[in-house]
Amino acid sequence: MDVQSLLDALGGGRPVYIQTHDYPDPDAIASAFGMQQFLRHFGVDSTLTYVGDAERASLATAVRTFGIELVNASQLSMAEDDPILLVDGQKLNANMTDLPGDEVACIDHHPIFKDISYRYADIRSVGACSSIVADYFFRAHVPMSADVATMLLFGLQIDTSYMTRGVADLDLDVFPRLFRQADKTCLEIVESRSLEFTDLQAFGAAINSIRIFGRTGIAFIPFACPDALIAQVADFILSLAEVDVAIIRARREAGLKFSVRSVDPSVHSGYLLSHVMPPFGNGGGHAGMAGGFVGNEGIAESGLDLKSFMRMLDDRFLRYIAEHQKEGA
Ligand SMILES: [Mn+2]
Repeated sequence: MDVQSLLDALGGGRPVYIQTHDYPDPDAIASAFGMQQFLRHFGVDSTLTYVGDAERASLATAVRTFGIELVNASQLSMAEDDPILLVDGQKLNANMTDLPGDEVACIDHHPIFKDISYRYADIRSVGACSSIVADYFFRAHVPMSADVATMLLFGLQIDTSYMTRGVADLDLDVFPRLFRQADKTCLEIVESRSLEFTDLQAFGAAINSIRIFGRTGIAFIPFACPDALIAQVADFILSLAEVDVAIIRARREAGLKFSVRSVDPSVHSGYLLSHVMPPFGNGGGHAGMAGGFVGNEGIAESGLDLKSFMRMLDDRFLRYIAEHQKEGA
């Protein structure tokens, strides 16, 4: 990380946009909120923006508690040369809508699937983007408010499933410092409200549809629900003692959304999805957690109805998993 290069890349003091991935989760919002305060220290004003919705109860509580100002991209009139700093995602990712402005900088913790040249890039393979943002404050000795510390800690804990998933040295280094500075009462409020009443329908659908093959659990949610909720359902299925790999498929208007979790070291969730999804759709992510999507065109191209299509993909998932488990054993 180099603060001066970042500031130069962003246009040397002009206002910037900080864009999270679509349907932002706690880590995405924490990273954007943190970078906003960080840049403000150097006299740079910023607007936090995103595509999709950020209305989930858990996030809404956090956004309200810390007074985070998020502007839906549909409300903005962005010019083509307006500088954008991307956080918690990368340009041309399926979940990063290409807004009119100029993506000059990127701070992220996801694997690189498409090589993009930014004026400034800081992409590290760590558990949470929040950890990278915390590192900026600590290394540059920029004062961090309790609100930012609490939000970054929240992001770090959610993305690493409470320090059990994809944890790297940096996550361990920043954790105690964030913890000491965070407001524990606010953190408790934000973390305890992770579900809404209507979310229970998604859990119910997953519980009713789950099938277990070896140590892989596959479930289906037949109605549209936000990515963050699908992720929570995937974590829930993974919490079963019988399951090492959880695969959730969720129907939405435009196609099928996939969320995968793995605690089996021989099964990398991101590789699994990037292997199984094409040519119908795409997917990728971390070893422990990943996401994918197949549009309706992809399903139609297969010549199969939805049910047969899902069964065909399930076979591909299970074959890939069996092969890798054999190699890993
Ligand atoms: Mn993240």
